[in-house]
Amino acid sequence: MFGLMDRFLKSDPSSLQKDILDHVEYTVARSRFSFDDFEAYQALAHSVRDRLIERWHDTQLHFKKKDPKRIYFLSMEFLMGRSLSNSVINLGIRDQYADALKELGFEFEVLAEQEGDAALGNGGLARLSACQMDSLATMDYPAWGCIAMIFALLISNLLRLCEWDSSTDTCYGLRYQYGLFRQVILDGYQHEQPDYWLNFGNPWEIERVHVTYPVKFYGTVEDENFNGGKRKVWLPGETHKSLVPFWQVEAVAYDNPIPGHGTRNTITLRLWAAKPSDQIDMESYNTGDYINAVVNRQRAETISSVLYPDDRSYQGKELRLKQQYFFVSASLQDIIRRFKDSHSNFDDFPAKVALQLNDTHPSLAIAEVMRVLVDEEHLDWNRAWDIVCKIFSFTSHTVLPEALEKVPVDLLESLLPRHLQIIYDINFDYIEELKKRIGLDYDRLSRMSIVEDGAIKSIRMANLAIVCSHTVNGVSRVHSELLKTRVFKDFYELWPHKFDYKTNGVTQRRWIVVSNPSLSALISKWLGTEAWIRDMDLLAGLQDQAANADLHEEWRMVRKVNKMRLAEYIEAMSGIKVSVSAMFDVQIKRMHEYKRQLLNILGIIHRYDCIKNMEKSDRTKVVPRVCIIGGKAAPGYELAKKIIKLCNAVAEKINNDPDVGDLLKLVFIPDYNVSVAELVIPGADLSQHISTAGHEASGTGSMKFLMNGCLLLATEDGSTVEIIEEIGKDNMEEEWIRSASSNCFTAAAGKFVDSRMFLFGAKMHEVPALREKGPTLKVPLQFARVVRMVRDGYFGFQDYFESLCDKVEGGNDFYLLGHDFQSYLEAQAAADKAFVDQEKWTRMSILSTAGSGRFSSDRTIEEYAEKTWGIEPCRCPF
Ligand code: 26Q
Repeated sequence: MFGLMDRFLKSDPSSLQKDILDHVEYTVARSRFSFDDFEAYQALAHSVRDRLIERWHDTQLHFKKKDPKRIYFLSMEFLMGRSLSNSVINLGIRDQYADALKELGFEFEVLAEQEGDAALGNGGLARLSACQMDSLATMDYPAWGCIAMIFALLISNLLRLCEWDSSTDTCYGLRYQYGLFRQVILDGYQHEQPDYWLNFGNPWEIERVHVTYPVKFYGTVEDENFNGGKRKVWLPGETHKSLVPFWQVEAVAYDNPIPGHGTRNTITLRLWAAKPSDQIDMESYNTGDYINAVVNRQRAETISSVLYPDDRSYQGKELRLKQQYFFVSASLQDIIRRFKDSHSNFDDFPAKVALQLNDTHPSLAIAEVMRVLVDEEHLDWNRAWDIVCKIFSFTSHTVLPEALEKVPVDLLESLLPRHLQIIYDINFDYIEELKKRIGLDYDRLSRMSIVEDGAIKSIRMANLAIVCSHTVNGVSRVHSELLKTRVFKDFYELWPHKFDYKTNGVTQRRWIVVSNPSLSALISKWLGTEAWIRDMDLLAGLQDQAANADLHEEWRMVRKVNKMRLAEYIEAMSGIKVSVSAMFDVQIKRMHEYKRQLLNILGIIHRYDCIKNMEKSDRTKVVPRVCIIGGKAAPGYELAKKIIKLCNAVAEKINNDPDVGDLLKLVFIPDYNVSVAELVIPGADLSQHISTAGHEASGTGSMKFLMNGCLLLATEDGSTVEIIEEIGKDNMEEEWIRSASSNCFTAAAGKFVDSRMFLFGAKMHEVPALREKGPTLKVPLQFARVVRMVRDGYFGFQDYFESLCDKVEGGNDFYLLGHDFQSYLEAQAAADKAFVDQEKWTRMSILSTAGSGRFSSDRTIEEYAEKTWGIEPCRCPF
């Protein structure tokens, strides 16, 4: 037997070089004397993967030995982006790889660009899951269950058993074959194209062909004699209502190792793919229709084939519900089987297992745990219920009551009849209990019921999640207040102790170290340590240096180079040349009315109008701007698609107007995704987070910009409220604003005492009253003017934009664009004024980075671990 240490792969440049060449020859099957960039990327990725697997096995062994309580994070969406750079940085061997590649004639950066994004999610929630996984791994939280000894893996007759054990995880998701659609802009309109991301293979996943679980649907529930009484049994069917044969489906595991930074701990993201069961349905074959039987088998795969875009019109769709149950069922079989391997009963289940529901999407897990414990493990209902109440926690990611998930009872009854019964039973007990607590207040009882009666009888998934979870988390302080006082008010009054919040955070590993390596090096140099990569609070140390002229010079240089990189990208993508001395003003996020990209565009039209109407001699006073907007609209969201078209129509006009030149450019970046964000964020001077107050649950983009030294122009919404507290007031800057000349861009900007951020707009508590005033609200003349320009066809497409204009005028302005317009322009004017003074701007930029420590997902995860999940770090020895 060889010693454990002997098996570690070496990571000096020449060993890495040999490894890469071996993979070129044996994995990619190319000649080691001739391979292109993509083949080099593939070989490189496999070489990194080998090193990940080593650490991954060690982590499993260690967790197996220690057997700590584990957190299982259930999320239908993960937006991982690329893995290569993040992996080598977390493993601490990026430079060694870069050196090894150089000698082979390749550049690391160029190869990293070969990788496509893993976009198995829509937006904020999905990227948050990815950031939180990075933090879980980095902070050594137990992500793994047990593993059989790796040596046993060599023994073939044990293979199946060992692989069951070896694939223990924290984070579960779905391996969609098609990720979030690709956005293509044609004539300024969004078109969606499928994202078949697995086309060129995926070196970061390990297919676990032996880790499969059957997932069943349909059928009936029967009474069965049991211990002298009756009990329910679910007899799943293989036939759909329409009698089309529906093949039994299996979930097969694909494991993605997720390395921590500065630790050996490497956790797993286990994604499930659907495949037809190996079980042969003799009846179908015997009918003689062999071809149809085989074709039908493939239908099983459709379950995990496509990610649903975040769009309410997809609620209540059978395939979406199937995906949810498929995901939940496979994950729970995996979790329960692992638990049972080392426990003979369920007494210790809550002491060993915490289940986190990432929004309501996986909340069928509640009914599934009850079903397994009661129907399959034969636990008494009350005991099972007691376990359920101890293991689930739920995080909500929305503030919009209309976005809460509802599942039509008819649909559930046909697809999962036993689960429906269980939900009814939970609801019955709960309502009886509720009556005792609140009396016969039928209005309230009906609002709080899990079952909604109405034209379409439905299950309210949020109510189910709240009733059965021990903790209901919001994603920022104000979000939590909204949950308590509006969205889930009745529940808060009943169970105040359940409600809490963990302000979101993002991982500095990806959002500074990977995406902005030069800023990262600069920070380490000036702090004299790299420790901030694992402890973001250390960034506060930059505050003392915020006025240091040498730091300023280096800081500005780093930012300039990032802007040059972004300018090159813009030119390559759109042909538009932009000047790096202009202010780069960015709004990148999903397109939504409440996020108010339209406010931004109307502000740009105003700026354009001002420039056009200015004396030529005055134009020298204008602060040049490059306005950058990017984001996808859900395919069925017509209004959001019109906003994209308007942006492109306005861009066409402005960018081709010789009167404007470099003073104003507008760029729509197509197909915004994680990789694009990594490029854009480090190059931004100003970023916009301008949702109508009370609508953004948290917002995490702002945190990424902040860390990278970008100033924020924002409303007091979501996590911005907490960013304001951290960045603090800087009254010394007051004089900027006071002295703001009163030209077309600047109005009474005296409010901007808080000029580390440019804040504007109605406050959350003002919004309801403003909405009530509706049509009587006075809107500024400038607002009416810019809307008129759009209405009158100044940018073309008059008919097409009409409904967009209707949405913000004549008392229809639900998101208060008109009301906020004046103060928005004032905030923009203050930003212009501030940008002119580059020394002050640089100081503010440094202070933004210095104040961003609290917005690391490490802090968020630590709070979850301590307050919600009750887990402790379990560090694998080096
Ligand atoms: C629902 C039904 C059918 C199909 C899709 C969906 C669906 C999918 C994704 C509904 C919602 C989502 C995603 C929501 C989301 O990303 N919310 C954002 O979460 C972030 C992380 O907490 C917050 O920062 C944002 O404020 C919040 O909008």
